[in-house]
Amino acid sequence: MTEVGGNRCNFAICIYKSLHDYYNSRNDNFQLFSDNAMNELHVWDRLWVNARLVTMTIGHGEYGLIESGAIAAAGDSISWLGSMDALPLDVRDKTPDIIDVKGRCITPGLIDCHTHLVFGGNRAREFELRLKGATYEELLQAGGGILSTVNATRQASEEELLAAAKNRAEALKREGVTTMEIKSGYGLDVETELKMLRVARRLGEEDPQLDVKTTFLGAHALPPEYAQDRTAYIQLVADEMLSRVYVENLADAVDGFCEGIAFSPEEIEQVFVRARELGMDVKLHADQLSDLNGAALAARYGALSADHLEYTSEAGVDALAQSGTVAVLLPGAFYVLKETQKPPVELLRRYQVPIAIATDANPGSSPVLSLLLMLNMACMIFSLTTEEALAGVTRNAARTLGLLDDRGTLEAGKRADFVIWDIAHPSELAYMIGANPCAGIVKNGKPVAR
Ligand code: DI6
Ligand code: FE
Repeated sequence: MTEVGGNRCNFAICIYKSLHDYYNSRNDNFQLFSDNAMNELHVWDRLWVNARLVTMTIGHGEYGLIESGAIAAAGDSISWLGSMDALPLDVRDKTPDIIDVKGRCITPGLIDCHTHLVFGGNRAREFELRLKGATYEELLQAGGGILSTVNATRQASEEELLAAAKNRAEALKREGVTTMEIKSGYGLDVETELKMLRVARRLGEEDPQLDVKTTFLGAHALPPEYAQDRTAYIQLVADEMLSRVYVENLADAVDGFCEGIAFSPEEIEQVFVRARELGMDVKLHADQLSDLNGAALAARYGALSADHLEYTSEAGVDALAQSGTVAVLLPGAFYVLKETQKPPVELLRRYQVPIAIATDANPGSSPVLSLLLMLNMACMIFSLTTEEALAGVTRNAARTLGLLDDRGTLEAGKRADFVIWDIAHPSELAYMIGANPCAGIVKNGKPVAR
């Protein structure tokens, strides 16, 4: 029988019992706690029973599943979990709030580890043009694509951007997302890049149900004012922009778009060198439309993740494995751009590179606000197993954000972020399209939705 984190709990029970025995053994006049008062002393704040616990821990069988389990929270942490048989009954009886989930599945809170959720306007009219045959690259080269979103984002106020991003975040949250990453990259000037990052930070700070990690993506596209001077733009990104972002503590990581239509590996390196000098984590949009050895570049700088990877070679996969960089696959962008070259999933498996899955939510290549749909597409299009897909939005997604010690699996001591699903087996999450079986969300130990 799998039992995770029993020790900490037993220790707590031990203390409780000895206090109880000690005070009750004393003469009445000295009895500090009555039995009533002792009953109010509880070890756990809340307990969910009769759950299928999809722990996603490694080495505990498929999905780390505990078929008939219970999970307890104290404060904002998981204080105990294990099989119902192993529930310490005296502690259970003193838990003020016990919730029977009636056989439903509980997974870690979902993590969308690659989004561009803050932006102005939308690109539905470009979608029409692409349906008529215009390519993504042609639109960008004609000043549209990313650059049309840059215009709209520069014009939008901070409040407008926040309201629009909140709306989009709601859609992701309804499907159990409790943590997400948000990139800048539609400002491409100092003020607008900072504005985007402030909005992303506020989104997390103002929402008790959501944690947001922010990423500075100044090297996303060349803005029109620098069309004749790429060198000067990269210098602006690596010097002034990055310094301001760092000093104002607006980003948790630094990203770049390494691509023929964006920046060369040498240009990205200038930004990475500076980021590493500042002690900031890096990640990279790598090998999405062509193989520029982006994966190897990301690995060389110890990147947390390399994202997209459709064109990554075996040498690139090997490099990711060596550096412990997570491969983030983005089936939404692959689908919307009607790509045909798939990421090297078999090689990623063979080299044991952890795989994460994300929406890449953005107005151009991935207008996607459903992480559950990405699970299905990761299985159907990229041939992941349902378990790999779920690990991609929990355990491995947490790793791309440097948060694996704190979340991404159900384990005692980790943050009590989890989702209760109206399903009997975790494979259902990737299997159904358009169903949202989310039946409850717990954030920091407290039920926050449904
Ligand atoms: N790759 C992407 O998929 C997004 N950015 C990037 O570097 C697309 C951004 C957009 O089209 O607006
Ligand atoms: Fe992206």
